[in-house]
Amino acid sequence: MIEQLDQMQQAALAELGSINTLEALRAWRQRYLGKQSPLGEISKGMGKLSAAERPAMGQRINAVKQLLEQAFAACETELQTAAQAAELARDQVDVTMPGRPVQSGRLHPITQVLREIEAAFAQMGFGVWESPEVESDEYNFELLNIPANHPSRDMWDTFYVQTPQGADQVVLRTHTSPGQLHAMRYFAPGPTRVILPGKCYRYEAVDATHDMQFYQVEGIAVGDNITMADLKGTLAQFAEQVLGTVKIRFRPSYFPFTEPSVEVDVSCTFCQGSGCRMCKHTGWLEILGAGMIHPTVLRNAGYDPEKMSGFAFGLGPGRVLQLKYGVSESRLFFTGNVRFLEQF
Ligand code: FA5
Repeated sequence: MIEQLDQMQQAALAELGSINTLEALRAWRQRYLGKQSPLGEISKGMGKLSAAERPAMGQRINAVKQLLEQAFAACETELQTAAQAAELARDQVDVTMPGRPVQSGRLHPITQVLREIEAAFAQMGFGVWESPEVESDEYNFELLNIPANHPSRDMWDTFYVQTPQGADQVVLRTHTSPGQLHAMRYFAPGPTRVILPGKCYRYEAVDATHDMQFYQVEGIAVGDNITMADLKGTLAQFAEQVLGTVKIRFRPSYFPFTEPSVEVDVSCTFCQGSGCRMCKHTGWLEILGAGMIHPTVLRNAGYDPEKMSGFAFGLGPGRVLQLKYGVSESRLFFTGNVRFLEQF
């Protein structure tokens, strides 16, 4: 029996040496110390021993049992410590590593430049007004001194909106100028000084500087003695503040709702005035139309043109953006290309 015990002890310890998981260790314990284990079998054989042999054998069995229990406990601690260390190594956080960049949204460049333009005019005392994108023919044309069938209507290629009343009375506004009437009618007969930013629509051939949907910022100032010099000063101040050191020029033009009328060009920032595709080889890029508000329009708005005068302008913030950042195609801003937009 003693021999049997020794062999079993040796086999158990040898096997323990190669165990490397807690699961295998528990199975080992079941095998060598459980009820069905050889130790149990040997204990059962005690009954066949004489009374004199029994105590010594009992002690011997207990000693083996204790030894295997201790070996089990030592192995269990070792495996648990190793498992814990492996887990710690796996979950280790290196607090010195730089964090992952957080993706944040940003304002669209057109919103950014509109805010800059608004701030520049706010400094000169202009409030900000909104007016509708869907307009009546009356506001978009008639009240601006553009009667039906007048040839100047060709200046605006218009999207008409089909309504129950017909297809020619409601339009997507072709410019922000109808807003002039909304604002002046609100303030007349008192002075008015507001800008009106917003979207416009034209059924127009798209090129580097023309889109079918684009923004304009209308501006009007009506008062006692407003002159063309005020218009020039206001626009020069705006250009300097928003575009920095650029040259601007006033070119005589025609709009039915202003008299006299001008168009304002900015020196092309792409070619520094030497001529390129962007400026159609003129060295200048048109950014706005302007003039002194026509007496008929002042009258339509509720002013007495003998007593009050005013200037108006309509500028293209898309072109301002192009000039500021050297972007050759205005439509790039509206393609939804995030890699492009992220640059601003
Ligand atoms: C007008 O729309 C007049 N309502 C401007 C005005 C207002 C004149 C008040 C007098 C008094 P024009 O069509 O030139 O004018 O447009 C003015 C500006 O809007 C242009 O200089 C340009 O910067 C911008 N613009 C016009 N059409 C487009 C387009 N298709 N795409 C992008 N920008 C445009």
